[in-house]
Amino acid sequence: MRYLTAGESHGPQLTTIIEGLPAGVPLTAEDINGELARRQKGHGRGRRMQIEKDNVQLAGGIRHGYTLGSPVALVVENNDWKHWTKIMGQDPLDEEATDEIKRKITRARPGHADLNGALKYGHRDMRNVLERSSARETTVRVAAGAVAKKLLSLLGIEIACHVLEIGGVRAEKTTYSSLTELKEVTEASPVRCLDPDAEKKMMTAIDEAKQNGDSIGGIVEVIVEGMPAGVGSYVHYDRKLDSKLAGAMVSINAFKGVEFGIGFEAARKPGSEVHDEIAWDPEQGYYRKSNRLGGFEGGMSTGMPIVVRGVMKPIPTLYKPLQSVDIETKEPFAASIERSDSCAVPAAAVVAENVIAWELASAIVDQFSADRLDVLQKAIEDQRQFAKEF
Ligand code: EPS
Repeated sequence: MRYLTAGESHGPQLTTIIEGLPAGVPLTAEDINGELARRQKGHGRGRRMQIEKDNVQLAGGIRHGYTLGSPVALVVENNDWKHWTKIMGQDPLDEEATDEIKRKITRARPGHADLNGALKYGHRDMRNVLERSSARETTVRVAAGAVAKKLLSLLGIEIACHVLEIGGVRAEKTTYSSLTELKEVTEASPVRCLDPDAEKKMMTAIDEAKQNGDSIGGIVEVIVEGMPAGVGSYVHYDRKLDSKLAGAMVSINAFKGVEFGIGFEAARKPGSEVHDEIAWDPEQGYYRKSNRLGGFEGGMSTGMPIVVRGVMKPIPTLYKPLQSVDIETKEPFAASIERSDSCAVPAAAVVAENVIAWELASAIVDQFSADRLDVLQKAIEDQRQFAKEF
């Protein structure tokens, strides 16, 4: 399975085309809109989210509520486009159009794609870079992920996310009795956090950052239950499933690191306290007595819950100016902006959940016979039974 996305932050729309989905997957706009709405929420979002109300149009590959096996095209319009038709229009501009009309950007913002993107493509107007590098693009990555989540749910695989840390405030309570409980609590939390005390402190930290014209980052966690054992590969470096998940996590705007299970803590512990003992019973088949490795051994799923965390740096668009250089004049200046999110970690948790869902669904579709949903469902059931009795 693969997908591409297209579209600029203030252009008319964002588009994704998904190829390789089985035929016969029940899919409606509501399946996707629910995820899009989750991504728009979160304390710390800026004014742009008051303009947008993300709604998907199913533009190909679906008929009468089911996927056809042909490419699935999804479109989300940008409401803000109506304010940007001139600035972001597709037609050539008059010769005399001013830099003001183009909203030309020559001042590179530290921490953004602006300068490196300009150097790569030779853009003297860095708006050509930032319009695409904007995290607005995660809208359609989530749309693609929502389709993957739907497929996973039909295969008995459940996925959820929560926020562990924002601006140095850590959740102390991180345990939950079931993913259903985790979802219930975190959906009601403005920062997607399980811990009500930490939630308040996180919101205060976000408000303080906003007041100071600053931004803060954090850590999100994605958990997956029901993944059959043996998906991925120990044979080929580019088919190791944990490496695909790591790549997907770090591909999210502003994400700088990833860990599985106890993660970097493994460097400080002896092997006897890192590896998970293997056991078997007729009910569960093989299982691990602990899950310190977070659901992966040898580049393949173990069948235990997948636990993967990602770290998001503070958003680099700051009201508080940082030193940079104007590429026209080469003069130093202090970068400042018009509007920004002060913290997008709660929204980024939803993005993380959806890009992880995509990688898992994609690995399953690659590994098992997947032209038809019913055939794929049987293949996954067979794999589960096989692993139990093996
Ligand atoms: C973003 C800047 C802001 C965010 C945007 C990501 O947009 P704007 O420049 O229009 O104020 O709101 O996020 C979204 C639009 C979104 O849907 O998540 C950036 O520079 O990455």
